[in-house]
Amino acid sequence: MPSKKNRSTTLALFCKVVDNYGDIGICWRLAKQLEQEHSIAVTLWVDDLRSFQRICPAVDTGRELQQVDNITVQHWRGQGGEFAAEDIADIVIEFFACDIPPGYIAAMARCEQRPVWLNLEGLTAETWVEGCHTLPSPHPSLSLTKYFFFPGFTRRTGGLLREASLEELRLDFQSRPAHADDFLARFGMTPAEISSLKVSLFCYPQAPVSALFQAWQTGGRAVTCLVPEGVATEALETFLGIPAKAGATATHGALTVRVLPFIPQPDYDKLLWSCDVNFVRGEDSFVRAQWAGKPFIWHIYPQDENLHHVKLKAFLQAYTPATAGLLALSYAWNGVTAGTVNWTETWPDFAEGLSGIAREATNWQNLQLANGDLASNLLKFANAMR
Ligand code: TRH
Repeated sequence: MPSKKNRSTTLALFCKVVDNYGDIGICWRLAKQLEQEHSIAVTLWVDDLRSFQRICPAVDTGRELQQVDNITVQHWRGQGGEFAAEDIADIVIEFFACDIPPGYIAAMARCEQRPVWLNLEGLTAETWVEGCHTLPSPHPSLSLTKYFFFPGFTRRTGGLLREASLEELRLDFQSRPAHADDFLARFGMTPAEISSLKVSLFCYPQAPVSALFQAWQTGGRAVTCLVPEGVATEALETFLGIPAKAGATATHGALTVRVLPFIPQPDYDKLLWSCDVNFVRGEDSFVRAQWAGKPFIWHIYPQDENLHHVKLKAFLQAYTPATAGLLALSYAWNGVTAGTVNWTETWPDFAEGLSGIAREATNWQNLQLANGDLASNLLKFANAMR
């Protein structure tokens, strides 16, 4: 068991991978930032090392306990286990309301100085979040209080995850076009593809990918669409006529599609920085697309009873760069639009506004920068509660 002796502030972050990569993607980003920028000794408890390894190849899926980039990674095997007060971190975070082991909670209550206990919630632009951010929730039987902590898009929320060096890295990368060209050439892109309209595509299986491909194929502008392996496989294979493995590529009409390997997190940022338009999904890639300062279309994580449509609309209402074309494409992409979508109009209506959207995206970034970053805001709150 990682001990908190001889360390500065210690923090335990519990991550249950519900599906896909967003849960661990966000927790890993947060863990690294807390360690690197705030010198916090972080233990990341994660129940799925395989998903973790896909975004961070240094992870050894066979090890119960390991150090990765100075973070203690503990394979979280279940709710059992006895814990002593010395095992408990100063700050305990459960991600997305995952239930942490009862033995751990009991030991938290036995600590002379109780840890600060936070439930880090999912990102939404809905306005009710401001009223719930940092609300306390007393434990029904133990002398412990858990606080809700919400990321968000306003000053009255926890803000968005962003590393201190991110903006500098992006500006440096984007100020030297040869960097982006070399980066894209690594995936086999030809000079003609590099000079076409470059689109990265990351979405859920429900997205109407084939319809969009059809519009690109018959459109007047050369488009190269870069898709990580495992995404939109059915539509890709229909287009490619071969298995959608990394390296597979085909051109029909004005559209070239290229399958990329699933790349480590830092390279995914470079991909977003290199493309002209990014289709992103879930939470983490959605936030990274905003920091990339490029036009993007969000495929929101689907929820029962179309709850996600409410969240999508809340974001688009707040998102100042949104043009009529961006709204129409976002609604069509997420199945909000009633009736048949005319993709040969929806795409060009969006595409003709690209330079204006890109300009406004910088203003949006500045608005978000003013809210501070999630890791610093979270620590500020935790320190105030200690
Ligand atoms: O993978 P996602 O769909 O993740 C999540 C989960 O489904 C989660 O349960 C749900 O709560 C949440 O969405 C809303 O999408 P997301 O959030 O964008 O996470 C993807 C991560 O994978 C992100 O950290 C970026 C990373 N990534 C890479 O590292 N390399 C790649 O090639 C790609 C495409 C993504």
